[in-house]
Amino acid sequence: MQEQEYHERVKRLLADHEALIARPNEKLPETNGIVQRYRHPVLTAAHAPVFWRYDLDRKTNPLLCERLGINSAFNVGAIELEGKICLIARVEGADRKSFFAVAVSDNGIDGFRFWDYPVEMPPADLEETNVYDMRLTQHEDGWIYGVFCAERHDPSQPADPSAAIARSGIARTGDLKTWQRLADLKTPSAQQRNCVLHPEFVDGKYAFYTRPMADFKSTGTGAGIGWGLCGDIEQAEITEETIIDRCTYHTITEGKNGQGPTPIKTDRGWLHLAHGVRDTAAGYRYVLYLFLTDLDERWKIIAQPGGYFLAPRGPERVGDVSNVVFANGWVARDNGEVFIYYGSSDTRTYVATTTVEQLLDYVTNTPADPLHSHLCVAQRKALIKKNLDHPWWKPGENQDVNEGRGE
Ligand code: M1P
Repeated sequence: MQEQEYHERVKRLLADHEALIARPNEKLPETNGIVQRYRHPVLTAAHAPVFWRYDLDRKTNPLLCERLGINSAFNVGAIELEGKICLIARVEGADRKSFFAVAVSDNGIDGFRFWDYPVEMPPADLEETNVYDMRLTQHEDGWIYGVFCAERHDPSQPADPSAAIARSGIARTGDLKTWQRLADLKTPSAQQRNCVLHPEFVDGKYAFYTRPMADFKSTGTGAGIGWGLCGDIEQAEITEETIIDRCTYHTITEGKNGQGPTPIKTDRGWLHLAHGVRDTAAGYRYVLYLFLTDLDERWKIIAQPGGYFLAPRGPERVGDVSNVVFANGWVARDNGEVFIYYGSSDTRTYVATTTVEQLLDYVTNTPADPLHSHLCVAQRKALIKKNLDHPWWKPGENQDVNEGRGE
């Protein structure tokens, strides 16, 4: 390739990347009143800087081949720092290994740009193979903690290359740049993913939401979101783990579930975002749900709507692991706005916006799952009757509304 052409191609790569970052996001026209979706993902593999992927030296890369491809950018932890929204993404290379990288935006909706270098997370030891899905917690002890999945091959099964052990890694930082790795979380369970540090001390201890697992993929019997306390965050160990949100037959959590980001404190309780999984003939389907726990007894669920508030839709449905939405990051701003960042099909990241007021209204006024079809019909009939008894529906009145009525 001639020098001129080489430079043109490099310029084009850089310009396309800049155009992607500068692309304004826009609200989708419809909303369910709970959250507002946006048209474009906020982070994709293409948001990774060109200089992460290409060797841009014509001497060593005369054909301008991509050298270190990026596959995906999803399942982000999130935090607001100095008025900017910072995401710590699970970035996956073409080699399938994930690593963490910080992307920052002024408004949380678009303009996310990765810092020049990914995060250097010290490994727990040399056997650690893959790290992902960080939950960020601004703890009252003054540190920002990152709790994430740290995965390795299971040494007890040398003949099976897919046998894995998932542990919960813990690290802390003051600026998202320099990270101090602490000992992995110990719990009574063989494996752990989806562990989340609570932002406050509870009885003078550090408190975690956990997700005990029998093996790498399945949560096993007695599964659900757990809760436990530990005295020393540098050698964190939970000896007693209580299930607070158990997986239930024929609900959105039948297969498994997991706490999303750290809960948001409100005057009515702690708002929780979680994912629920069911198995289907087409594979797992991951959806997002919400619940509220007591302000003091942070493990006690005091409100839980039936079903999900956000499920994979449209282009979100397709990706490396299709039919998945997964959230491990949200930001509650001082003005009451909430940005929910959700991974779509293990490939890219979207945002949905809402407010604490909307979420509390949804969580406290949406009926719980009655668990049986006949009770669901009774629940729905009560809603229908309430609506049809409303003066809006009286014949001859409010013609525009009545035109929308069926038989
Ligand atoms: O592939 C879907 C998700 O699977 C795992 O979630 P869970 O631990 O609940 O099964 C994680 O690997 C997650 O990153 C991924 O999005």
